[in-house]
Amino acid sequence: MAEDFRTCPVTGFKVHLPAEKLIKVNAVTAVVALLVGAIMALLVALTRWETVHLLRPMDYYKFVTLHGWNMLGFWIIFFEVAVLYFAGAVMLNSRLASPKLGWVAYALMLIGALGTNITVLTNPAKNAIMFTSYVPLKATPGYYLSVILFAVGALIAVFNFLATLYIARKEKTYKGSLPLVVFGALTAAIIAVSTLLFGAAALVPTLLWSMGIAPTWDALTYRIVFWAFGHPSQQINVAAMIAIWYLLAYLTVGGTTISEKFSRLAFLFYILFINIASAHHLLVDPGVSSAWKIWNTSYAMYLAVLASMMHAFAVPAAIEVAQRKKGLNRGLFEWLWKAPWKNPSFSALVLSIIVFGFLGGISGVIQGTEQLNIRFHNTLAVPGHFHGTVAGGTTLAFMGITYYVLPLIFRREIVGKSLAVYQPWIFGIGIALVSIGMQGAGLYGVPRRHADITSFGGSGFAFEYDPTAYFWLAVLGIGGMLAFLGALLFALIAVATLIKGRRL
Ligand SMILES: [Cu+2]
Repeated sequence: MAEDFRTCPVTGFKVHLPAEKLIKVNAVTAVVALLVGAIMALLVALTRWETVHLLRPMDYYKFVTLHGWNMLGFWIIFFEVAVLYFAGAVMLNSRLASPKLGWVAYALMLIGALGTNITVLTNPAKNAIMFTSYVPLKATPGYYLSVILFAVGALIAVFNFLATLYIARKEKTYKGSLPLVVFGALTAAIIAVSTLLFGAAALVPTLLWSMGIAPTWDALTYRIVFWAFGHPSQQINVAAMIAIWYLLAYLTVGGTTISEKFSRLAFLFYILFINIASAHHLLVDPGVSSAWKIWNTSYAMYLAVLASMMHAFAVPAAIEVAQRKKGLNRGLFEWLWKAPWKNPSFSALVLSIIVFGFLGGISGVIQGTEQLNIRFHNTLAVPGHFHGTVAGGTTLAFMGITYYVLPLIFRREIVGKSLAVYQPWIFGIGIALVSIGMQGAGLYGVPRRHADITSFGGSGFAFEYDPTAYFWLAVLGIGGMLAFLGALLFALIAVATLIKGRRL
């Protein structure tokens, strides 16, 4: 129906209004989850900073668990659903396959997200689990049910996106092959389907076990199945982030990849090889052989790394070529110095690439190698790695695209533009310090996830660290405060824009 569409005066896209509504509600929910996760992050970081040591152990473990869910789960996935609807419907000038199913998916995800937060906060001590919910630790059934509801909702949203691609093709709403950004979103969607099915395989039996219906899980088998869900779930985020890198390169400087084939091949590599990388989670497990571990993490892993390296060349190249076409040819780097640094989307893109590649990527390759892994296993260096990749890289990219979503989809002029210029820097530098502080402390043997790293709750295993470890923990604490400030500023700008921004 033609009356269900408007034409965007800036991009020329035909925007399906029911899709637009769903994009808005998913994006707003994502930002709320980011804010909740950021508050928990601050409490956790100030506990790990030994000088402050804020929370009591039980609260600390609950907040670590929920910080993980709200950031890696709810902030990123609600936002991704918005991205999928944007890529599938808006970018292809198509209608969304089923707005009704879109709302069902949203309701399930919302109930799941709320349920997860409530059950973890109210779980009695004997039912306390961490983000990985390794058996034989057993949460209350409500916890597993909440997580499953969220995942089912996300799966429905993904199928809605896939059906939208089918409709767009059948109704010929776009010319030629799928645009690269939509292709990247499709990559994320394909990985999401297999990931969510493995999630069901891990958590449905665990739910039945916690209800007393099914027998105990074998702990080793659970870990293998869980990581077929846990690792690729982060690869969905990476694929979505890179699709947004390409979109931001286009929106900020008009850059397009210099080789469609090269960029598409890199996305294909993700789909093919990403599950291999899950092996790095099993490197100290006795259930799989050393030969399997070495083959997967010292050889096969690089096929997935290669894909990220390809994108990491293609996106800056797209920016450089577009800038040079504008005549910015003096010296090697005039194209970079004269880039639109005042545009927060551009600085967010550049920071996302740097934090993801240099802090997240390099540490991931080092830590994920079988022979080196034992040096880092279960130390703070591990979260140091993923605070570079998905926490730093993905969040910065999503923040960057939000500065376009606000005027284009919400049709509001951004409030506090002069503050927005600094926002990605505050968050980016903060999260970089978090990552560096964690990696530094990890090198000195500081364990991850512990509320009390010196006396271990008076357990008789007291330990003296090299004093340098405490310096790195302070870096983590200060970085955490800065990153929190950046996230808070982002949420405030977004909310103020929604309420007070001039209508466009
Ligand atoms: Cu992993």
